[in-house]
Amino acid sequence: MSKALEGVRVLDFTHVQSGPTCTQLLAWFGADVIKVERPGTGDVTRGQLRDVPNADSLYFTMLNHNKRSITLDTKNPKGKQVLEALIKTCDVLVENFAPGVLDRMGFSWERIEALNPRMIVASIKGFGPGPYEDCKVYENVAQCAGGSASTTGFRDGPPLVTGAQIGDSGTGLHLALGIVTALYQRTATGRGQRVDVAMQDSVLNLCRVKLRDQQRLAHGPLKEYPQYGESLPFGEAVPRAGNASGGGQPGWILKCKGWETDPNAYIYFITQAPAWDKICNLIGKPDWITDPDYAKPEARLNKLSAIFDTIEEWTKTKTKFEVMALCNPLDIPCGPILSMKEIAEDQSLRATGTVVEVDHPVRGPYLTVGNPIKLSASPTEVVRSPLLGEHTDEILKQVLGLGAEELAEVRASGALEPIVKQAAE
Ligand code: CAO
Repeated sequence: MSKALEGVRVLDFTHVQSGPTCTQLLAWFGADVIKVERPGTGDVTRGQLRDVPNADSLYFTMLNHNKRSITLDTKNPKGKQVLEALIKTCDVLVENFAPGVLDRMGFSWERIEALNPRMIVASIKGFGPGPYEDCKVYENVAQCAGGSASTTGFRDGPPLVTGAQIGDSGTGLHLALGIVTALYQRTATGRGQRVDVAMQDSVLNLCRVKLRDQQRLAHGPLKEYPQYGESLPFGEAVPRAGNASGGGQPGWILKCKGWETDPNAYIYFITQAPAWDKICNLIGKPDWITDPDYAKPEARLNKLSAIFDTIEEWTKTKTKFEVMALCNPLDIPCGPILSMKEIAEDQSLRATGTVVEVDHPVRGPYLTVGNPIKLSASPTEVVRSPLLGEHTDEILKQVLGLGAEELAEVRASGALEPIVKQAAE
């Protein structure tokens, strides 16, 4: 079966996490992704958080499937010529260098556009234009600056970052959508364009409901936040909401059987209004169905904590899976707190290709997250990440059509030689 992005060639200048998540998605959809890496070291994550000596780390392998790797010193004059040739033959250039790096390399947007007017240049930076535009940024910086940290955690605790990589992988997802949209527009205009995504903006986009709540604050307390029920005043900014639901249906994380020893024996329980009668019957509180203090959602808002405490007395008598089994047939929305161990062993996630076992010539088999986006006419086959420079010759010959003599010239130029680290680096 053909792939959705077959025929699209991507010059992948990404590193660490944010950019690589984007180009991995494009590769999964069938694009030919050529990852350009520094000779000698490559993407810094190859050697970070290593678990197997001398093998590419899981950090790298899990973000760089289905790509080809070419090593090239793009500061070497011959290396620049090779890069120019690659720019002329590719459809998309993706990069998440620090601000100004691509320009310093000699490849400004104007230059790239002159070399290839059809080229789409997609960039991730930490911040958009403004006071922080020159800053280097990692995941948690974006979570903090994008409004996530100030709204995550418990009211009486400090701001919290979340384990979900919304700054990096979240931005990569946004960029991928920008790229395919630009490719679509190119079919009509014949021209490329720039696609810029700032990590702060992506995080804020994912925190949209919190900006909603910031504005609701001007009209009164946020009644679905726990502090409303506790009669505590709201300040000027959206507070941390603990485990409260971000929507109109109150929810909370409740203990289940075994919570004393199992840190994940919990369930997220939502008291969706249409399921209220069933919840009351299930937990042995049928009187709440007609009691005016409990019957209507509005009446319950000032006592949500006490209501969840009561439901918890019931969930504590069951495992999280037993709660699921009892609630699901009654259409009571709830979700078990699954550990990464449980997810890794989940056979249904394996069956759908969301969790995949991949073999690697150096490290052996490992688990990864497959493509979460399933296209019926473009199925994803997860292929292991490339070794550093594994496809250098292949790309120079096949993509650029270099003959033996030209190949020898590139080699002699030193453009493929390991870059010696500068003292300042
Ligand atoms: N050949 C020669 N030089 C190369 C090269 C190649 N193939 N690939 C990269 N380089 C050079 C660059 O030209 C740059 O050199 P100069 O600074 O002299 O111009 C240098 O490598 C380092 O690039 P960098 O500044 O992007 O890398 P860093 O490790 O210092 O910073 C990061 C990393 C992530 C903080 C920064 O790239 C960044 O802010 N990126 C944008 C935001 C982002 O994506 N952050 C998320 C990262 S995932 O958590």
